[in-house]
Amino acid sequence: MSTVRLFFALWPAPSLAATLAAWAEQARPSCGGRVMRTETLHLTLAFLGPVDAALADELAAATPERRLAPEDMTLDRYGVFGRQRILWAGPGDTPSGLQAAHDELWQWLSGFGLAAPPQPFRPHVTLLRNIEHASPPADAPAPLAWRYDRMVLVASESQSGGSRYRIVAQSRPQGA
Ligand code: 2AM
Repeated sequence: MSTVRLFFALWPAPSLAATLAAWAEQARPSCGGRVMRTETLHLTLAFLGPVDAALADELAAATPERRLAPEDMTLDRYGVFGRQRILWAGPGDTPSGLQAAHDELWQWLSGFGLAAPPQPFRPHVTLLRNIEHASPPADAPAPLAWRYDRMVLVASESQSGGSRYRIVAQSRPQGA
């Protein structure tokens, strides 16, 4: 049976993504690594991994009925996942609204037989991959406000040179 690799994410507006790309450029001289393409920058809420195509269709059909409470979040720090050799941007502490959105999403997904990973949620936007040094600039750029009101369901498709992301559905903003 064919499978689709899926994840739910917050997707930044183009202006916010452009500012995050500047964060990546600022960190690259000290970290090395590969800059993510601006139009692919995102914050993963839930990584589902490969799911059966039929379930993928079901999730895509159900996603527009989901609601995400609109919240303001501030990205104000760089972070490093050493083992994965990732440099990321994120909020200092996980905002309670975002944690609740993550928990509710996994609660809903559990009804489809999907289980959350055991690790705690660490919201982040991956900026650089394959970094050579875990040494981001000491000072992050000016804090970045992100007001989100929806999540997107993304299919990650392998292609030569990496993954291609395709948005297959999105939740409807509250009141829409
Ligand atoms: P990352 O940027 O920290 O690698 C698509 O791969 C998205 O799902 C990325 O944002 C990735 O986070 C996230 N993700 C979370 N868990 C993952 C896993 N086990 N394998 C691949 N991607 C994962």
